[in-house]
Amino acid sequence: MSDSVTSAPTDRFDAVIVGAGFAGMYMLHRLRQQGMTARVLEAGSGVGGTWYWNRYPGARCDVDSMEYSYQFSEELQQDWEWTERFAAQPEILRYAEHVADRFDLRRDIAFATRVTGAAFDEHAGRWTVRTDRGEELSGQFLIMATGCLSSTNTPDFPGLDTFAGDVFHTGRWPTDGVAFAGRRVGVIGTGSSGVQSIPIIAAQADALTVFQRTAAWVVPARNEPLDPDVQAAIKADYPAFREANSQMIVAFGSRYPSNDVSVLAVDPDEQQRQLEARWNHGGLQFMGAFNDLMFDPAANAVAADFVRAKIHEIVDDPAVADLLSPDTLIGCKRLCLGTDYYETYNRPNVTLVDVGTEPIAEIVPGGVRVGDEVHELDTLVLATGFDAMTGALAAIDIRGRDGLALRDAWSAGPRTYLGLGVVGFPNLFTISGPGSPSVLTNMVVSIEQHVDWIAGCTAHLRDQGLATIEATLPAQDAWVEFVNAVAGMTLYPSCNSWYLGANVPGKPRVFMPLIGFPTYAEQCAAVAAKGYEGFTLSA
Ligand code: NA7
Repeated sequence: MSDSVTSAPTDRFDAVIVGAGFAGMYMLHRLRQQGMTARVLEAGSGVGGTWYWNRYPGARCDVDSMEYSYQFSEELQQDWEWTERFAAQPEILRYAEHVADRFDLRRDIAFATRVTGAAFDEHAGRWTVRTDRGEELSGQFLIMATGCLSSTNTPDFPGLDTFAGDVFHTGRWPTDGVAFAGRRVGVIGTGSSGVQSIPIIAAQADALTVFQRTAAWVVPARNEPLDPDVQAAIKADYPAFREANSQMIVAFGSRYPSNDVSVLAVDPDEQQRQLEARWNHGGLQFMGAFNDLMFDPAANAVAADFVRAKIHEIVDDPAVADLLSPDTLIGCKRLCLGTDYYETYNRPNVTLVDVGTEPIAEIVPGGVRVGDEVHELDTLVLATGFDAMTGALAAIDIRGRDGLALRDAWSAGPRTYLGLGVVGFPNLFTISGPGSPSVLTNMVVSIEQHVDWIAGCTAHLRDQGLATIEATLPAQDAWVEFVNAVAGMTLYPSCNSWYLGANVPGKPRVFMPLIGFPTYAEQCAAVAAKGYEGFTLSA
């Protein structure tokens, strides 16, 4: 909060939007289309959100580029040409910049401006938003487009600040890149960011030491140049392709749908055949080889054994292969897509250190100490992930009715209605908030669905002469119960994933995303059709 600003806000908007990633950009565009004024506040110096910050080597989307893109404009989706099956970070960032230019978004975005606090004025029925530049803005609506994976998690390693070399977090990568040649590099963390960056760093550095706490499940991405015929075929009827994807549980992958058969209902040859086909195809659809992999531990074990066997086929040293072989359920933490990931451990300049059994003791000026051994390093890369889904919201001092802090309202875990609204916080919307499908889907599809719903809602309020909308407690309680019940039908809650907040010490253990996009989208539409059932609307 800025102490220096005491005057009433001079900048008044229909909406203040926090974040200029895919969500904030489209939200601005939609509100403009319906004649509303909006200001976007963005901490970075450019648009793109996730794709602005995550510039680490190898950063790439795990959803096909023909799907990981906006569908709101037919001209945009026809004009833009993707070059690879899975787009790399620079290409996605160029796309975001293209969208910003094409729809003239930048004139309503304040860059290098971090929101520090926001308070709801019950008398005025408006939000006052404060920034680190000492500004105050007033908005009837406060729309949080702050992203699910934007608040980085830097573990509290003793001595981290004493390290003599450079330290980089993958989620805050310098815009001018990092030179690894001639360096001894350490990477801590083997989630998606580690898995994507490790092979590239290994190829550039003198030596690479990977500190692994939990072995990740990695299946091949099989990225390749995008076949122009595939691109043309999709563009021949892009809306039909989008519609087919919107009917998928995860809102992507309609070209390679799940195999609706139990792995336990077929013989071992057929099990291997299906898993091998998915392994060779590449991508997250590996988990769609059978319909029960995320429901039944015995079924999951078949897929897990298959991947462990692959790891032992690829990795030369059996001890290293053992260490790389997870003993957890496959797909329970977010599956990782790799390119030469396991192969990288056959390189003579790569060392794998197990920090699961013996944790990192401390960081010293010359490296990382594990037990009695100091691993000598010049550069340290933290691929240690994010305070997912709630971190970016909790970092802002958001105050609703009676000064209630969102952080306090969520001290035992996030509670929302539809992942869109929160009791006690009128006119606050969270795009891809906890309790919505978000990270278990193609994010762009989820974002567009949320933005369209919020835009429809704000237009409805205006047309009806209404001032505020707020979730009701019974609706919110029922929603939280529903999200938990759906998760409880699967194996998802049974491992220490960031979906549960288990990666951040002290964070309440609550399964945050809702599984299942199509049903969710229908529920949101039904709520709106019934006059925003479960919300209180007031004049
Ligand atoms: P993730 O998937 O959360 O991975 C973080 C990694 O960092 C993971 O291997 C962690 O081990 C490791 N970690 C975290 N804290 C520590 C400590 N204290 N010591 C050692 N190792 C640690 O983040 P990513 O950025 O890779 O990926 C995030 C999402 O972005 C990804 O799922 C995709 O959706 C895109 P752990 O497994 O917790 O034992």
